[in-house]
Amino acid sequence: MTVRNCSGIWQELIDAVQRKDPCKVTQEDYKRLAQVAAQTVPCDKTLLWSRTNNLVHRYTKATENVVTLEDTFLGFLFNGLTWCGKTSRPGLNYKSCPAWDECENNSVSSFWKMASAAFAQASCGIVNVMLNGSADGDISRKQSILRTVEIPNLDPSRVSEVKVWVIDDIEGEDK
Ligand code: DVN
Repeated sequence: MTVRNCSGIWQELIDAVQRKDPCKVTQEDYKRLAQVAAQTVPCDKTLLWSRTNNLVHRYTKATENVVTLEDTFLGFLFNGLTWCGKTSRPGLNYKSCPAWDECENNSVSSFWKMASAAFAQASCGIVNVMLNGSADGDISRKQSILRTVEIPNLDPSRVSEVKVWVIDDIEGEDK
């Protein structure tokens, strides 16, 4: 078991966003937070996904032979949360924060881009990808984290194979 410094992690989060415009938080701002909450995922265990959020997490809960970013310590801590600072005062803004799509460098999306890039860079051996074969439209959004951050950050000298699982709804349409 790894012992974690929870107040240290909290402080790194605060330092990343406080007194900053919530639309001007960069991936770089979260570097220290990523370092204090880092966790190594063994080779062959990485599971990336797009448009299968609910399914992959039900799957990893049941099997434990693959790990998503949201199953790692850092991802688990922040999954489902929204946070930001404000320019006028230290600490967090508990009233409102920009939505994911409102601006590019918002405090939440920059965090996930940073965490996803680090997760992909650290992946080795077989990398699994779970996609949705029954979803309407593109199999993953053009701007998805999978396409724009994770795939480009895989290291070809450390990743031996990418295994893509295309999952269809039971009795649903196979698109
Ligand atoms: O491999 C995974 C995992 O490692 C993660 O960090 O990134 C990959 C999944 O992200 P993705 O490729 O962008 O996949 P999705 O299914 O298109 O988006 C997943 C979720 O990210 C969404 O459900 C959004 O979460 P939410 O708002 O429902 O809590 C969020 N998200 C990502 N980009 C978004 C967005 N929400 C709104 N607008 C966007 N542009």
